[in-house]
Amino acid sequence: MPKARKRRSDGVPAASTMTTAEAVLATLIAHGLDTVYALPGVQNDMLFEALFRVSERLRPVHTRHEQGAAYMALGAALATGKPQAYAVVPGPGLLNSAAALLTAYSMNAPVLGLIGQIPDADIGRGLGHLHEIRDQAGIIKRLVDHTALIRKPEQASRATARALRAMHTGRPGPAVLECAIDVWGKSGPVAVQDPLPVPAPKIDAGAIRKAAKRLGAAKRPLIVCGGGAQDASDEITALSAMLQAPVLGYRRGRGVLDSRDPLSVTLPVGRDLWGEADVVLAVGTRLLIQLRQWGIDRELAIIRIDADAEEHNRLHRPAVALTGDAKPILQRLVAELPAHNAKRPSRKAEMQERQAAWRKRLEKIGPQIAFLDAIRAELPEDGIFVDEVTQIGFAARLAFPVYKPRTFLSPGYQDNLGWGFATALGAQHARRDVPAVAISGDGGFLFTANEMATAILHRIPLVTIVFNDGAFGNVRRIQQERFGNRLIASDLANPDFVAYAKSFGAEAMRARTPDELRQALRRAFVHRDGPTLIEVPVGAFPSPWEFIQMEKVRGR
Ligand SMILES: Cc1ncc(C[n+]2csc(CCOP(=O)(O)OP(=O)(O)O)c2C)c(N)n1
Ligand SMILES: [Mg+2]
Repeated sequence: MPKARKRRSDGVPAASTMTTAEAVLATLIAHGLDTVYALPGVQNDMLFEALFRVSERLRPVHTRHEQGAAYMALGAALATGKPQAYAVVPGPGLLNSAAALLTAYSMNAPVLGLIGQIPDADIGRGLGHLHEIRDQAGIIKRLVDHTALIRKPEQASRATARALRAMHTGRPGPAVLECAIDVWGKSGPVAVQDPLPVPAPKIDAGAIRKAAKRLGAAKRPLIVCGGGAQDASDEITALSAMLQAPVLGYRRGRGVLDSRDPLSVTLPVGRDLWGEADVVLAVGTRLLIQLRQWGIDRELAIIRIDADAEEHNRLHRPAVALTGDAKPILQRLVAELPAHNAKRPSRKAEMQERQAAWRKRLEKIGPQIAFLDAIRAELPEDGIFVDEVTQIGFAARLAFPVYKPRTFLSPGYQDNLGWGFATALGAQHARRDVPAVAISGDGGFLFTANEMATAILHRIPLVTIVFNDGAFGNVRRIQQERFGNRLIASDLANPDFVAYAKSFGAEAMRARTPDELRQALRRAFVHRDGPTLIEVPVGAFPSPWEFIQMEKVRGR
């Protein structure tokens, strides 16, 4: 960077003449980011020119489609819990990235989009500039909570720091910065902004005591975890042990309590427990399934912890509501609880019995579980599993054992087919130290299969398993079971997936049984220099839906 007067400890010049692009990038570096997932184009040429000069510290990872760039940033954010950035051109570039941005919003993931713009003076004039789109800022505003247009270099660093702060303030989530083609390269005096302090809501001591009393006196307490509990694993584990309370985690809440703990449960067992509970502690979850599907009545008191105060009363008024990050609140609760807690015998034997009974009933989806067992047997305990909207994924959400937080990445309520492969590439790129495995159906994989080229170029050692049934299998089964076998728009023509992957230079193999999958994974995890694809040809799988969409158990 030019004309630096003095350097900070992170090597970023403290104050100097810089371009807007240099100021934004220096601020990202000052906030600890080390990668920009990106797809270049003329509006962002000056951004990439600046990136060239700092690319030792802020590495560009370019993809083959903007959705790949944004999904990779999302995967990196989910796997690390840290902010991640992507950069794309305006108009079609923004829209191509929009499904990932939407998913980042629904998953509360700290993803920063750097989006180009047409010439500053012409924004909003409808002149038909390259990639112009009507009211780009308005479109972005509907997708994220925080967005700003950078208009000059003097503003750039503070605007970037503000966006990064917003991504961790209250409910976390994505943010977007727009910058015009003629503004990225403009120079001016810039002071690089350090991370701004994130305001933390004061923890309500009265509410902590109330919650501790309720929980301490509860006969059948239950803890429900969502994505907001991912960074509070130690505290949830401690509370669960003190209360002998089962911990229900489904999808985004999985891995908060280790699946090997007999108190760790997923959906079907969790529903039984919900039906019996007198007090529920809900941490970082919307409780949508519980309140909408399973029901609620006066016998059940709910204690909610959520970063977003608006979440507490959306569906039901809780007995106690605590607003803020789960971890510090739960630390206070763990300290307060012993003064109020009843003496509690171990529920280990009872929980083991309940789990065994449900494992028997889940034998209905035994074919899926056999493949999951093969994956679990080979994936190390801290390895990352990236879920998809596919038969093996639906079963994984119920039955794949998860041992650590942030190692089971499952799309939030968007449940958007095709997120998996590119998101997993981002997760693996950001966490090269552990193996990552993505599962996909043949339908979902081809949404971003082009990013195999990205995996090769950037040597990302992701292992991808494609379960190929020649169909949008989930759709096809619904048509068979509910629509008299009138099959429409659910059959698929596929490439030879092994040949496809090999044509990029990836490792690729075929496995036909759970045993063969296990052997293939063993070979794949050793190969750390680039991607591996394993195709598993499969037939139709039994439906898992009776275990996911279940009847009411309360408030009938
Ligand atoms: C973005 C998006 N489009 C469409 C759907 C609807 N959908 C859900 S599952 C599915 C089929 C999935 O097919 P495949 O990936 O092959 O998995 P399979 O069910 O065959 O295992 C579709 C189209 C969706 N969830 N998300
Ligand atoms: Mg399929």
